[in-house]
Amino acid sequence: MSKRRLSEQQQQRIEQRRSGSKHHSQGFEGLVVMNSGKKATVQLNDGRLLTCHQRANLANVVAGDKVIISLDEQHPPVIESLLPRRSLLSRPGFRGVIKPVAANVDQLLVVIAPAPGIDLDLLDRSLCYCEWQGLDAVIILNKVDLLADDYRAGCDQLATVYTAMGYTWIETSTEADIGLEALKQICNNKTSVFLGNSGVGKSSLTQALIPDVAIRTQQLSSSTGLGQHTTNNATLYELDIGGRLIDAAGIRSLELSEFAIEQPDRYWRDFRPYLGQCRFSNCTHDHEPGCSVKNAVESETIAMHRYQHYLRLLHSNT
Ligand SMILES: Nc1nc2c(ncn2[C@@H]2O[C@H](COP(=O)(O)OP(=O)(O)OP(=O)(O)O)[C@@H](O)[C@H]2O)c(=O)[nH]1
Ligand SMILES: [Mg+2]
Ligand SMILES: [Zn+2]
Repeated sequence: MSKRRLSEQQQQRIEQRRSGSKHHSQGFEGLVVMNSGKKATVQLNDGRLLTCHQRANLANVVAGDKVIISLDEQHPPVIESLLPRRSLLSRPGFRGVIKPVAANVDQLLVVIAPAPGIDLDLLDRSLCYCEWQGLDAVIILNKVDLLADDYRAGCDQLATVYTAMGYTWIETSTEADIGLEALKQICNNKTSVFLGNSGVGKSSLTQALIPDVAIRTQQLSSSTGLGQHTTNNATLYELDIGGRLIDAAGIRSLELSEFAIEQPDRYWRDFRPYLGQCRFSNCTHDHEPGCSVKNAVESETIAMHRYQHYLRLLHSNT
């Protein structure tokens, strides 16, 4: 036996003596599926689901977090540490405290639909949020089976506005089976979150991506013994096509004013070519003369609704 091997064994024994345990606990990497408050459900690489406590000094883990958990025969599994997050979705909570909702998300899938009505304000706020947080955004116009001919032209115009800014725009119908393959492609190997008003079809689209989502939710609540989880807790689902979907009900309305985003003009992609071109270097593109953003709105290079939604956010911030 080599000298080095001996010294490793000695090291281990010293470690065990110091911790007062004969059982050596091991660290495993896992993915947080859900956190119900006191306990979190963590998925190991082999697919096993474990209900874990977390060390008191750790920040609250959320769905999508990568963590190290300790496992030994004697104790329930414990989340020991949180690996660095690539991104974090959060929402304003009680008394304006920002609460994390989901981690390591790649893209928001912003759903709009002719019924209950296309909410462009929520769309623009969502796009601003993505830009601010460094997330990709995909725009999904769902329920295209309901688009009357006179609505169709308006939607085509919107598609032109948003694709010109570099956003991906897809059209779907869960009713008429349109665009669902394109949606799967977009979700492939990414971690995505749906966002959009009540009734636009987020659950229906989730069902299209994960046909057995109801069964899985059932399995999750019974395997963890946590009971039916509330819709406020984000839940992560693995997609058969590769990738993950996090159902994060808590962030649906996205009240951006609570986040106090500074200089929102930087997150309006269509404003970018004009920033720094106004007469005043600190122009807010509101009341100031010589504003190149306002000129672009007047010449219809920037869509009027985009400008109006920018102003709404600007004024809600102050
Ligand atoms: N015509 C039509 N109806 C649809 C389509 N997708 C969903 N719906 C219907 O729209 C309604 C709302 O869909 P949901 O999937 O529950 O909407 P949601 O976004 O999950 O709503 P919340 O859970 O309240 O946020 C349901 O009655 C669906 O059947 C579609 O592509 N076309
Ligand atoms: Mg729903
Ligand atoms: Zn300006």
